[in-house]
Amino acid sequence: LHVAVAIRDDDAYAERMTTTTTIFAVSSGAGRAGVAVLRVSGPAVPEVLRAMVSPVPTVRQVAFRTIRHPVTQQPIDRAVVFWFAAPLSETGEDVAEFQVHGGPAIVRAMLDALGSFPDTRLAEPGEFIRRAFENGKVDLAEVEGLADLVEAETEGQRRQALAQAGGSLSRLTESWRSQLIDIAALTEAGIDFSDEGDVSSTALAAARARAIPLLADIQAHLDDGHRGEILRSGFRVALLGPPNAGKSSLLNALAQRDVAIVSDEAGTTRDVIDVRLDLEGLPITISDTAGMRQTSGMVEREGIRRSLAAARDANLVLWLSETGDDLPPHEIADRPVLSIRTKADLFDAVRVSRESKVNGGLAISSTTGAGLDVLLSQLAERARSAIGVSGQIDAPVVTQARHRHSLELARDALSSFMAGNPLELELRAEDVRRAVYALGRITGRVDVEDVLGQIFSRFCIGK
Ligand SMILES: Nc1nc2c(ncn2[C@@H]2O[C@H](COP(=O)(O)OP(=O)(O)OP(=O)(O)O)[C@@H](O)[C@H]2O)c(=O)[nH]1
Ligand SMILES: [Mg+2]
Repeated sequence: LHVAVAIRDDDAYAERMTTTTTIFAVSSGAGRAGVAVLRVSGPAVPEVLRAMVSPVPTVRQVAFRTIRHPVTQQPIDRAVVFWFAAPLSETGEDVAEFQVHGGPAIVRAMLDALGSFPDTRLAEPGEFIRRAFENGKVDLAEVEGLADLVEAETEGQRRQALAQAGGSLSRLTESWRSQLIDIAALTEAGIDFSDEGDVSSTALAAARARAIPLLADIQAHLDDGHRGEILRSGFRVALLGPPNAGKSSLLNALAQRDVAIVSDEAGTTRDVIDVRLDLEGLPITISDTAGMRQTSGMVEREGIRRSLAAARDANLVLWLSETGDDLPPHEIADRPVLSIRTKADLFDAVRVSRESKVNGGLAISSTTGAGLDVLLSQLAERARSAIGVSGQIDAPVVTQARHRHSLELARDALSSFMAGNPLELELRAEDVRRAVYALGRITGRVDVEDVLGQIFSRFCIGK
């Protein structure tokens, strides 16, 4: 009892903390720009508006006003001002937004003005969206979708993130969760009537009948070939091959800039170098690696170890070799490999065309650019089939390991509910509760304190 009381006091304290401080930040990007957006959220917003603009704008209406410093009353700028009154705002609190001209001196003066109130302070990264989450405006899956949306680099990523930010994953998990709650109710009913054996076993049978399609649906989403996760983090391609095969030259040619050092000295590259490309809307990460060979050099051996690690993480390995005689190392035997012959410009034309027919491999030249278009279209093809984007295909909902992990826990709990001893009804009810809890973690309905910091810190200050 003592502990419970202490926890409640802590909660009340945390509540007071969030509702008494008013936060502000520049929400637009850094540097000189046409417009800079400053946002303020918290109970001091009406006071801030009264002190800085006159007359105070009507709630939810665009106003154009002279903005004044609250202490000196000197004008700072003439600008657009909004006021969204609680709870109808993005954070659920009173929110003001100033769209001032984007010069650094104006932004500095605005920050100084907003910081001059007794209960205002600069926001932490992601603090606006965190308040929105705490006020029930968005759930955790939507927050993650928003973070992905801000970071989206390609069309495919943007579409997937927009769907998640709009609640696609949340709606699905909530529908699963409500089915589970029905299953839990039936199971609990079985417990209540456990002295009447018939009623109790009928209730469990009914609950299990409902769990069958649910389990299949969850499993189907787990069996999506990791499409959502690959789209989110990028299709990974590792360039592997013997030293001097031309791996770094190919990386530079694909990136169209000088990313990696190229030299005729074998063993030039030591670290793994990543370049991100946008191939037909799909994100591709190409990793240049150290050449594979037997060596006694400590640094080079570490480089080779990293090459193999990158290859094992990759969705596709491009095995580059000048002669076509070298074979990929056994460590990556289970990875999908595309073999490529490099420096085609050094071969005589007849031999190349004959040999490429013989082994079906692709020949390229980073120097002349020959074969690169074919290589790029093959990469796009592989990425498309891994990600499964064909326009109308129903979008995968699992976009990161956190979701997958929770879904696996829910599936395992449901499997145990299906297979466990039907006479141990309390244990079966506990299985369902575990599944409900696991799904609740995806949207943050249940305690997820352990992941909150990590998720919100992905945002910049001002979001
Ligand atoms: N003629 C010709 N030379 C090339 C081509 N690609 C690379 N080279 C040359 O081959 C040598 C090695 O190229 P790199 O790209 O550094 O080879 P690497 O595979 O990265 O080598 P390591 O980093 O040492 O493993 C350099 O002298 C390049 O100029 C090509 O397509 N044609
Ligand atoms: Mg290299």
